[in-house]
Amino acid sequence: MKRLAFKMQLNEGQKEAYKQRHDQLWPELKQLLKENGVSEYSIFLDEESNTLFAFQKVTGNSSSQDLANNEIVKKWWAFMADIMETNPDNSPVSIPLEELFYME
Ligand code: RM4
Repeated sequence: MKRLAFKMQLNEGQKEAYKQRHDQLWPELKQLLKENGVSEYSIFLDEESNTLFAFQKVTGNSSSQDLANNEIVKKWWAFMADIMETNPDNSPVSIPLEELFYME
């Protein structure tokens, strides 16, 4: 089990929309993430910078952000693209973060 963190960028004024969409996360996406070894997935917002800080545990080497070829993920990313900073393929710009401290 690995702990991974990355940041993404939310567009200004989109906190409520982002929260609402994630409160209603598609069951098929949740299932897919779990099937791919993702658990304990949290996303926090820094309201000063609109930076989204994501944390997740993964069983393999890949994270939620490595499922770009999956149709459900493609649809989700297209759905989210109007409120996040994205790449040309609609994937959110995701910047990996290095863990400098951990306490169990
Ligand atoms: C995020 C973004 C991520 C996805 C989560 C569920 O806003 O689209 O890629 O893993 O939602």
